[in-house]
Amino acid sequence: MIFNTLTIAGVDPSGGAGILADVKTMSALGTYACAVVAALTAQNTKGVSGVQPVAPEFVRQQIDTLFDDVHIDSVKIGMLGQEPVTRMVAERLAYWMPDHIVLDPVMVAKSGDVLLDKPAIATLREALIPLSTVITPNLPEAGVLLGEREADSLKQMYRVAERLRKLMDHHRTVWVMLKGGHLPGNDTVDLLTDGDRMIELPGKRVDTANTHGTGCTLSAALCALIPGTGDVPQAARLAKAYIETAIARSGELNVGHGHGPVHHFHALWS
Ligand code: PXL
Repeated sequence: MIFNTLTIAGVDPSGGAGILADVKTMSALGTYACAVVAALTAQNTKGVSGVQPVAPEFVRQQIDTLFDDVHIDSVKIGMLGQEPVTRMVAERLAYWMPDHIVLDPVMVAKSGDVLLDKPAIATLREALIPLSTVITPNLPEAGVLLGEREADSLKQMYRVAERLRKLMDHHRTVWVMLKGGHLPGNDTVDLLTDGDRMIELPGKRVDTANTHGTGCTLSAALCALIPGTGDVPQAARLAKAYIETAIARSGELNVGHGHGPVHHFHALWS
């Protein structure tokens, strides 16, 4: 059984982040990847030089035309850019209601460029998070979603994960995967909670500059692995193993002079 996955996100022409990274990840992990373009960027591995919105009405047309024909098993949401697009995506996903929605609340690029406007944050919290089955914020994004200071310890991360989970109290089985990579130290911990269980997912920090698109890649991997495993904690462990190897083997690629991409096809290319 080959599952169909969909990314709704922005385009990074350098292919390290956004839709291109998602499609590579979803393909590398054995799913058939579809993509709806929600925003355009001009960028390379050094930074974003421009952002161009896509008309919300055309985002609607892409989503409706696709879902009208193709059964989508799992959706990942990344960069949406502006509030009207965010609202439209929430409205159309509420209509089509795919089984799994992984929301990566992308706000700022590694280079510091803004990828989501301020009015979209409330819409994300009120319209899109309640539809999602997993959200994957990093610590700065979690702080913005909660309107709080960024967590700076594992103890605070536990509280933040619990508070984020409370934003998701509705009929779905929903998980928060809070990424702890912004805390200092060589060992990193992500937290995964569904309100009952709180699972620590440990990781090792890899010393490399090739970190462009790691968040995109992780959430796309999660999206691809959930239908097959049927289990979010198991999918999260596998997704972390995938991104860790992709980062560790990024040195095999030779792309640009800034923060390079990770090696999405490490298991296929020898
Ligand atoms: O990693 C966040 C991100 C998401 N989506 C797009 C991006 C970036 C970062 O640069 O360009 C399109």
